Amino acid sequence: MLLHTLFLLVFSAAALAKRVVVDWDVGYVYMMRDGINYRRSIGVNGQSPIPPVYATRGDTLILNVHNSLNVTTTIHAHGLFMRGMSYMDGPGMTNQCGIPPGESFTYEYHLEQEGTFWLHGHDHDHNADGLRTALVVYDEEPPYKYDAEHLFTFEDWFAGQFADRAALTTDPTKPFPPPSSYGFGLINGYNGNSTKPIKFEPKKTYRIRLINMSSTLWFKFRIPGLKLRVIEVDGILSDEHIVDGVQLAPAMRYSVLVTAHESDEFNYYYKVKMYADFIPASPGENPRFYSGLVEYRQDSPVKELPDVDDSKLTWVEDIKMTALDKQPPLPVDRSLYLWVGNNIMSSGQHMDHISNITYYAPLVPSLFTAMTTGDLAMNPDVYNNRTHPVVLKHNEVVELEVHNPNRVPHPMHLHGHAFQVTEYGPSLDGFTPGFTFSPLVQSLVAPIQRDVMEIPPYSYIKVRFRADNPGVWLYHCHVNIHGSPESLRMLMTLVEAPDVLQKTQTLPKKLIKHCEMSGIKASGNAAGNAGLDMTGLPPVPYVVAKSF
Ligand SMILES: [Cu+2]
Repeated sequence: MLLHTLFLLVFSAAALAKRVVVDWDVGYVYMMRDGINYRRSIGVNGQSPIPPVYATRGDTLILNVHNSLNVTTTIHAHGLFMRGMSYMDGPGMTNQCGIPPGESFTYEYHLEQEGTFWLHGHDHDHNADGLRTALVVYDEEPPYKYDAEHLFTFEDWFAGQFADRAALTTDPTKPFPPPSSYGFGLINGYNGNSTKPIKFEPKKTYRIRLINMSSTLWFKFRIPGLKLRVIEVDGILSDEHIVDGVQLAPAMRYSVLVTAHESDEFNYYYKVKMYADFIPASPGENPRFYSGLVEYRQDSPVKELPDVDDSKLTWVEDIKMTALDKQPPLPVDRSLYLWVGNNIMSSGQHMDHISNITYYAPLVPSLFTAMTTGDLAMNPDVYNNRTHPVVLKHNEVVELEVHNPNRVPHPMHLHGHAFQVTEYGPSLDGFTPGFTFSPLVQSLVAPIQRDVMEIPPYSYIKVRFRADNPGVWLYHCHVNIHGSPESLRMLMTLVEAPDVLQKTQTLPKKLIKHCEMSGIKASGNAAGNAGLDMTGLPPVPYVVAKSF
């Protein structure tokens, strides 16, 4: 009887799963996204913004990408663990060689997680120029009940191309940092003040999904007069966490439940603020304010509620949240102490670093090195110090303790995992009076898991994860100007269980061909040689002095 039931369950789950096929011809699109500047952006099938992608847990998403740009490109499915398929993760020169111009590649995503994710470029910072959209993975039977959903994507949008901003930031003859540029805010793809109303019906409960797809700026969202119950953080379900508003660093996602007003006699506004605390305030530019209509009845008047200062409202605190699965903190096997900052280099440039190592890409994608160097793959030297490699043992529990002893917050993203957020505290080395820092706060029972950690100014964060996903995974700042291998280079490479990886995964032939087409070796150490011979790897700048 039990066997029979099991068979039925397995059979019915398999019957429901489907293949969702999406074709993307990635190319340049000239568009006025913000209603102000006409500029070149990167879109798909001649469209910018790119339409969101929807699927259901259990589905396989087939993303056929054709590259019509004049440089290589890749796609990363942000928040998906890519279990057993590290070669589908996307980062150029870590997990693959970029798809050459005129070539195609099919990404295959097995959707084993439900939640709010996004698809974005991970080569030449194409996400910052528009190659980004929501990926919503529904659950057939979500543990929370709601009547309908709304999706909000937030983006910062700058007048110029990202490459020009990066070039200015890394030009040793120019002052550092360069003068601030203030982008505009986009909501669901267009100027944040020209969005369509969201429809509410009295007393109904809505799930609102929020995604910050920005390259640089933070967003806040609230519906004055209504409480928001946070139930999802970066694709991980939580117990309800009740707040007035949600703030999102770049790359973060949340879902909130909100129960509508009792009657439809008034319509209301939702309020959005785009800001960066570390960029000088500039009236009308930083912060910028946006709003849109929460519409019950088209002919109802709008009731505007009095403005309340942000400091009087409650906002999301991930350290106070509990994961719905109630998993206790993992017992730590190995702790990695890291710190982030900025140095002056021998090239005359300012460069970001993680523990004094500034990332430079290898000549062979690090995953390809892990797959092709046999026993040597367990030796970090084979990836070269420039990639800041750390080799993790299969199934060990790793704690990252990351210090940020300066005034710029960094939203750090770990590929391939969600980590438990267990502690924040002060990191006051070099503290400048007048700034804030995190007090010591811990989560000791069932910490929330997520894939982006915001390290506040003059603070540290501790997170834990189990290295149960063999592959090569980047850890980097999601502010593009900080975390790009073509800008300030705040990245490191976690090489997870290469011994298991070699036995369980095979590089697709197409990816090897793409390397060869670009003149990149698809095997060997970071220099493309045997053993630890790094002949041919050009030298990288060294640290001259600490900057901040
Ligand atoms: Cu950063």
